[in-house]
Amino acid sequence: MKLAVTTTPSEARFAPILLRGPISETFALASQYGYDGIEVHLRDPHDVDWEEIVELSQRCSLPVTTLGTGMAAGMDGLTFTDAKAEVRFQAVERVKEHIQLAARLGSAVTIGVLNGNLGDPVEQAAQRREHHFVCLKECCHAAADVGVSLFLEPLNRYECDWLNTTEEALSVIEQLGTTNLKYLADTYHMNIEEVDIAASIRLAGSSLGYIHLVDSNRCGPGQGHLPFREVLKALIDVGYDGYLSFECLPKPDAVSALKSALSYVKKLLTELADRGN
Ligand code: LER
Ligand code: MN
Repeated sequence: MKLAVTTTPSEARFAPILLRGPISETFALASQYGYDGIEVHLRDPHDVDWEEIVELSQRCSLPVTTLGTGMAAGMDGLTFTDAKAEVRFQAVERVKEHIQLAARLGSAVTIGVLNGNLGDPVEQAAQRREHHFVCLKECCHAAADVGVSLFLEPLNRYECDWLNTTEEALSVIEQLGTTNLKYLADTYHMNIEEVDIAASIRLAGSSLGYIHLVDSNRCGPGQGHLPFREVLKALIDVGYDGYLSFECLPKPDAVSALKSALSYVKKLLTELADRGN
C-alpha cells in the first residue's frame, strides 16, 4: 500500500486538509517527507495552472492520486441532489472539468460532499435520489471516456442525510454498474457509521478504490483511538493495493502531522508484514 497526503491551494474552509498553501511548497514538503502520492482538493480545477501541477507532480515524483471536489459543494453550493436542474447541471459540469484535469494527471476524482442531501420534505427523497443517480451516471460515462475512475465517498450523518454507510455506497455502485466507479472508505466517517470498520472493509473487498486514513478526532492516524492495526489487516486480507491518504487536520501543526502519520502507519505495516499478518 502507498501513502498519500491531502493538499489544497484553495481556501480550505470546509475540509480537513493537512497541507494548505501554494502547491509548489506543499508538493515539495510531501516529497521531502517520503510520501508516495498527493491528493489535491480544488474548489474549481481552474484554481490551479494545469501545466504547473503536471510539472510539479513529475519533478517531485509524486503522482496525484485523486482530486477532491467537496469545496464545489461547500463553497459554491453545487450538488447532485439539488432541486434546481440548473444547479445539478453546474455540479456535473464542474465535475467534468475535474475529470479533464484528472485525465491530464492520471488521477481519479472523488465525489463526496457533492452527492448532496435528500433534505425535506421526505416525499421528495426518491426524486432526489433519482437526480443523484442521473448526475453520477453522466459523470461516470464522461470519466470512462477519458480513462478516469471516480471514487464515491459516504459521509457521516452529521455532514450528510443519506449515503452514510459502506452498504449504501456499495448499493449505488452496484446499481450504476460501471467499472470506473469505486468506493472511497474514510475511517473518520466509518467510525461514526459502521458497526465494525474492519468488517465493512472486508464487505467492500474489490469495490474499494481509495482510503482516507484518519483517526477518530480527525487528526492523523495514531492521534486518536481507531484500531488501525485491524483496519490495515483487513485491507491486506482483501488484497487492497491502493493509496492510504491522510485527509486530516494539520494538528498540532502540518509538519508534525505529516511526519507522525507516516511513521505510525509505516510501522504498523512493517509489523503486519513481519508477522505474515
Ligand atoms: C471528504 O473527503 C470528507 O471526508 C468530508 O467529510 C470533508 O468535509
Ligand atoms: Mn474523506
